[in-house]
Amino acid sequence: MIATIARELENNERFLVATHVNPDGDAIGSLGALALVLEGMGKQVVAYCQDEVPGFLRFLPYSDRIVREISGPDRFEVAVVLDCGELDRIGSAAEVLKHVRKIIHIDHHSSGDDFGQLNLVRPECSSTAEILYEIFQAIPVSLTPEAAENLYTAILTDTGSFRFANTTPRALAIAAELVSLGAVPEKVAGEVYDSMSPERIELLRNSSIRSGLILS
Ligand SMILES: [Mn+2]
Repeated sequence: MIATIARELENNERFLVATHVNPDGDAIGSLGALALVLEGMGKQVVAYCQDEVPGFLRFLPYSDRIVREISGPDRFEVAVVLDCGELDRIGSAAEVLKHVRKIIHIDHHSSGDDFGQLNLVRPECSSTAEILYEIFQAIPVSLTPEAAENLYTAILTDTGSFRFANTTPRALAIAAELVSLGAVPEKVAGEVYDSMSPERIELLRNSSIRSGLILS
């Protein structure tokens, strides 16, 4: 499936990439990384998230180019839906998205629907970003520092700063590779964690609940 999706990314030209409402670091980082990689391959890309990028993620390259509304499905050959267990979690664009000819669904949550024509759901992966990294290797593309920073931030936040049970050897190995490609841990940690706004605290709390760290 990884190779099949890699070929789809190579062989099409007009992409919609989308992620869930109330976006977290994996949602925005995965969206930005995929958009940057596709643009690097010369593709047309629209990156969509219904809700605003949270303040602590606005340092990420590409995050200021994410759109919050999309028009008709005919503009797109392929829609790639990231980190999203059900299509309706996309929000108001779900209706448009359903009519895109080909949907590729990439996620690491186990309870989701197989709503895509191609579904790559890998619960053993720390994050959607980890799955994208494998796809990028299969194309193959060399990642820019900007794409690496997006993926690194996604893995960092979805593993709760490498504290949760999903902090696998593989997640750490990919994070190390992303640092060698230009992601700067000190910078990312400063951006992500050195401001504790109410929205930030709520997001940390939610991601901890999802990961089973906090049970109430
Ligand atoms: Mn995730």
